[in-house]
Amino acid sequence: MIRRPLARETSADPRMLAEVAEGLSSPQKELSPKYFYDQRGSELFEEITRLEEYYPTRTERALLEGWMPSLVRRLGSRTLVELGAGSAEKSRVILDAMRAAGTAELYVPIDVSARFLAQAAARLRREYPRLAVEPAIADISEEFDLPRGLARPALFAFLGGTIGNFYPPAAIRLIARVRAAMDPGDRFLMGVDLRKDVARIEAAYNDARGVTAAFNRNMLLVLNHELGADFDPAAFEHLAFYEPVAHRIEMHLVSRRAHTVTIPGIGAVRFEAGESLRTEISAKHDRESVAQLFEAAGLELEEWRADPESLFALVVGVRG
Ligand code: SAH
Ligand code: AVI
Repeated sequence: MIRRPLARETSADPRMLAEVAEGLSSPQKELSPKYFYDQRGSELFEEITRLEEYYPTRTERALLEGWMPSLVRRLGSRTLVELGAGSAEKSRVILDAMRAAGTAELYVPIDVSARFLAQAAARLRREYPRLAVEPAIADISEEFDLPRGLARPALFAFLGGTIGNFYPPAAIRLIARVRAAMDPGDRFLMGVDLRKDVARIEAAYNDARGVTAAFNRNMLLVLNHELGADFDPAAFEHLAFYEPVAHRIEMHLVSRRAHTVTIPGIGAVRFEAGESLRTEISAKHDRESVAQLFEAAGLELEEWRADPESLFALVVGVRG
């Protein structure tokens, strides 16, 4: 429960403050997964991608390696615009294919994690000296401007299965925003994690070394740093489980004891023992659910490539 009279002066981002206040005052406390990604959160996610249990990254990379050379040659892609690019490790597979096809001109990685993005861009400029690298810091869960005046055709990419971290209405709004920026010759390439054996999915979010748990708790440190909150991460337990009706992983932080957290500008936030804060959903898809998502956003599902075990898929959308 939030007692507003406690609110006091704060230099925090007012948007973040309002969003956090709203999320913590709902019956199921909830915060956006975008708050995982400060520098440490981005580094922890990179560590997750290398875990044995976390199959999405290596599976998507193999799909990209097998498909991008022919796809990019066929499309003649001159620009790559990538949402939630992170370290841009897998993006190199697409950029290498563009370079091999002799069409690589511009790469626009978009992310909220500002310093991490700048570091990735600096590395890419060194590795691809003839490529223009123009990073953009933006929150893609909000209205955001996609760059104009791109060399065409452009490939818009959203990898990693990050679309699953958005509730369906937000996912549709996001894809529709990309669609509005697409020319007829452009394509939208998206990675989606697939529905499968629940134990396999749950293991990916409950790794033995506890890296995902540290990633989850990092959100509390972000709130402490950004808002001056006094969360004690040790007071919360990591919980990740598959919710079969909505076909999604849910990550929560569960309060180990009844206690109160103070957030300047918001006030006192009460957590009961066993009460949870939802920090992420990660929706899992099949071909039909992707086609529906695309159709709702005005795109047609043009191509679908999954790995032999059907763990993960790369899909291509075109303006319908
Ligand atoms: N594409 C990379 C990284 C995935 S992790 C991969 O496939 O491995 C998700 C990335 O999306 C992070 O880099 C995070 O900072 C970024 N991200 C999450 N929410 C975002 C938002 N609302 N706006 C912009 N970027 C976001
Ligand atoms: C970025 N995103 C696709 C990851 C996922 O699997 O949903 C974030 C993550 N959360 C826990 N582990 C990884």
